[in-house]
Amino acid sequence: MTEGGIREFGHELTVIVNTADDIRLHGLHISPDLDTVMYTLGGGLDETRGWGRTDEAFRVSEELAAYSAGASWFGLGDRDLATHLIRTQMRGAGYSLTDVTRALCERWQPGVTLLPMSDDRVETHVVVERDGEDQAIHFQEWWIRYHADLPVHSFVQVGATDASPSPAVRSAIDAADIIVLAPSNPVVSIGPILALPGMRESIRASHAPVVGVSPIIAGSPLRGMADRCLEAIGVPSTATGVAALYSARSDSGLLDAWLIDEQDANLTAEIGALGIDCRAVPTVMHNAKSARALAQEALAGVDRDPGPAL
Ligand code: FO1
Repeated sequence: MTEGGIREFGHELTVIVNTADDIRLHGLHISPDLDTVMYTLGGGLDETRGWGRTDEAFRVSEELAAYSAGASWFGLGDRDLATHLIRTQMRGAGYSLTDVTRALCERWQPGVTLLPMSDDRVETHVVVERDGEDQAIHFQEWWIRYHADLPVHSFVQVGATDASPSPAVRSAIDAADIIVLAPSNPVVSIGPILALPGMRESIRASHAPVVGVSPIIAGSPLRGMADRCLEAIGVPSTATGVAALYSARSDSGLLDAWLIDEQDANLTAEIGALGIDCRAVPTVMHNAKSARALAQEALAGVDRDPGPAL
């Protein structure tokens, strides 16, 4: 997409973002996935790290460590801190996470509508085996401190059973012309969104076709550790394995179409046998041009007029 974002092409894009990565630390409410999407689309992301702000320093983090304040493994950037302070302040004043995200986006102008999946607190905790017993640790600690190296007994979305998709999310799904499952981690990013009570039903009830993009190419994710997460829940780290996890809409699942990378073209038939329209296309988004081409494939992937070319 060019600087004008997708709106320039007559499309409105709403991005529903996972909030189960959120962590409360030093009294702050930190929302990694919301911030990473907001900074990325708003031009503030440190692209090398893949999270947090450009031109960042960690002086406050160093001071907290000097006080042995705990969780020194979590990189709290000085500039990033402002976002957490605003979010925590607004939440404390009674604003919903949806309201907070809207306010933060006033500054960042991401060019899309950014929605937390829910205004209710949901946190992914990882049950690991340590010292011969099962212990639950916050996802961020497993991911950052232990580099996802601790063997996983299970992932638990704490709070999920009492949470629900926000009204804004439900409206966006109802109004959608097409729903795309982005090539994010199927277990700890897309998974918590789909695990919200009523979310799968809301997507299935939508008139919009559902197109997914495989996050696994030739058995591996492009970045992150989706393969380890899939292994932990007994799902093969393949484009087929993830398609089966989301499963076909015709089989009480979600997918109408599944885009896999050209490297996995040999899987097209077996995925088609799941009742999912599968196409092998270039799915690696090296730059805006390849991202636009993939978006066009997703829009075209459901035999409908995709509207003006992106
Ligand atoms: N990832 C790391 O690998 N190390 C960090 O210290 C770290 C800090 C951090 C702070 C704010 C934030 O928004 C993201 C941060 N991340 C860090 C990335 C984060 O763990 C991931 O973005 C997701 O939560 C995993 O999907």
